[in-house]
Amino acid sequence: KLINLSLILSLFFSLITSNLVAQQNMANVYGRRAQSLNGKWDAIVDLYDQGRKNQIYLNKKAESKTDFYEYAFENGLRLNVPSDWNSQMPELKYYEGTIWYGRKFDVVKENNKRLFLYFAAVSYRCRIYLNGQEIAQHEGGFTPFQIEITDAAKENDNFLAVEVNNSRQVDAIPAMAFDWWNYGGITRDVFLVSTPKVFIDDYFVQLDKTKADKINAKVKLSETMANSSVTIEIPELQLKQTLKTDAQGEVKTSFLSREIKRWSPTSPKLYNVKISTRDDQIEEEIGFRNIWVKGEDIFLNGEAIFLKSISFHEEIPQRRGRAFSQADAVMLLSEAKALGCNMIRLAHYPQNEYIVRMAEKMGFLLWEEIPIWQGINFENESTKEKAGKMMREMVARDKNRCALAFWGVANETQPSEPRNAFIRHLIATCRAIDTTRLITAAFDLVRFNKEKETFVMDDPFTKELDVVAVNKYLGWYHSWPVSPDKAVWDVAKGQPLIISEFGGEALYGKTGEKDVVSSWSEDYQETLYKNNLEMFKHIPNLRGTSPWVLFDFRSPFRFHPTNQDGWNRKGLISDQGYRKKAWFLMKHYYDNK
Ligand code: GCB
Repeated sequence: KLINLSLILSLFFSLITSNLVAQQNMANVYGRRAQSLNGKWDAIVDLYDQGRKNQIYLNKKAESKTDFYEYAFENGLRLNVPSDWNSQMPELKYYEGTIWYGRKFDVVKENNKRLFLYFAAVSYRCRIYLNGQEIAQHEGGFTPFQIEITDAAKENDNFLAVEVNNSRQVDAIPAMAFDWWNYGGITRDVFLVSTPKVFIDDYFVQLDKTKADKINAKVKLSETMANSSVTIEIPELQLKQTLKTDAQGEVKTSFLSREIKRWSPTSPKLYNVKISTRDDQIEEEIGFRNIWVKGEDIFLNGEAIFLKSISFHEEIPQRRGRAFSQADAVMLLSEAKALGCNMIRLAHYPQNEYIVRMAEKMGFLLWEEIPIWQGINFENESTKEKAGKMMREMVARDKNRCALAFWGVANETQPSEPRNAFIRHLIATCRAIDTTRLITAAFDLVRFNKEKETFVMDDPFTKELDVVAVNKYLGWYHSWPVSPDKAVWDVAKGQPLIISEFGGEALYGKTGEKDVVSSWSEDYQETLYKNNLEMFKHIPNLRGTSPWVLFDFRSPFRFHPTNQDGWNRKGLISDQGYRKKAWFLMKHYYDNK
């Protein structure tokens, strides 16, 4: 009997908790009427995870003479939202655990309107409590989510508590160790979004994969309501259609026009697209471009292209913290522009929407990936489900960004059946939403075959990708097996190949022997770049390069006390924002490519 009872109870609780899973966010939150909840929030550090048990989310105050509560949100620690907590106080630099965030807010409640709480990202897992009730949970530090609070919110004095935890776990994504800082907190914007009762929940408007004159459009309402009118309009192209929803509350159509000016890095043209229903309207700048692969080439708008890419983390090195604002995006992207890039590999997770949208405006193609970094437990079904969900959240958020050319499904994974099944699941998840982009993954298995005197790679999985990418640290983690001018590659023949990482560390301002790795000097880093650029001439199917990395970045992996001191020094630009010698070499390479 007892067993039955506990079974029923646990079923009951899992039912309740499954209802608490936060919703995938509506399209284009940044284009909606929203009230910001950014700013100073109260905070409580909960090292031993006692807050939930003590129900501190109730934020109770002593009322009678016998009442007391051993906590209070007011008059304590204050943290900025958005921002990681690590950079806000020396004591929190290494903090991994739980911090409670709390704040009050008022709303104007309107008839026939719905209210949603929107979080652009919370790192890494969280529980949300409104007016003393737990209303949602979310896992994954780099994708957005929303919670409807139409009924739960009051006009005045709402108390919102967020329990944020960033402890590393074996079944998490990323898992126990990764080469970047484990920033915790409410790291991106928080909004209250107001919508009509029936609103435009999602849309997907992009140029056909191969046709230059055909725009495909799909719109989905928040309710499965047939026979509702939806109008899609692109005024500048004088295109407009009004359609009726099907039983799913969806419309699907195409527009034909010979006037479409296609988006490209040299001419990042965007069009205003308007979608409206009887009650709702939304608009967004959307660009149109074709991207496909044929043989060993990548074609953008029908022309073969070489990808002059660079990677950066979502981090402002000078502030030693996460990037979160429009101004941060401008800083990071301006440096990529200065280097002469036409593409960014957003490493190693979906970065904030300011970066993605600004990159599109500035003319960068994008590679975006979820943090399937070394150490993921491919055998764990729940990790696989989680990864699929992250993938959906990422693709859903950015599918209308024409700059997005590549969905990255993994970084440096080793061949195995569970890995293959895991990545196949991600590819299928991606394709279920979007069949237009190219799918890629970064591998690191390339080795030198002595008999053939060539670099080769044995991982049949590459055939399942549109574009193959390789991270290869010749001159750093691996010494040169042949001289760079004899370093011929025979990898992923018949497919385009991107060198998705290469590089080595240098402490800015350090001079040293130009052929001694352990000098950690800018001079050696420059030699390393020179050698790699020489090798690139001998990779016949090379269609892009992405040095690792634009800026020095903080990482607990990096133990050397003087040369690293907690920083990965592979940046072409130092933590203080100064360009190292190798930067100029890379710049010259890109300018002449
Ligand atoms: C890699 C990883 C990247 C690391 C880099 C390094 O292969 O993909 O995240 O930061 O190497 O510096 O070791």
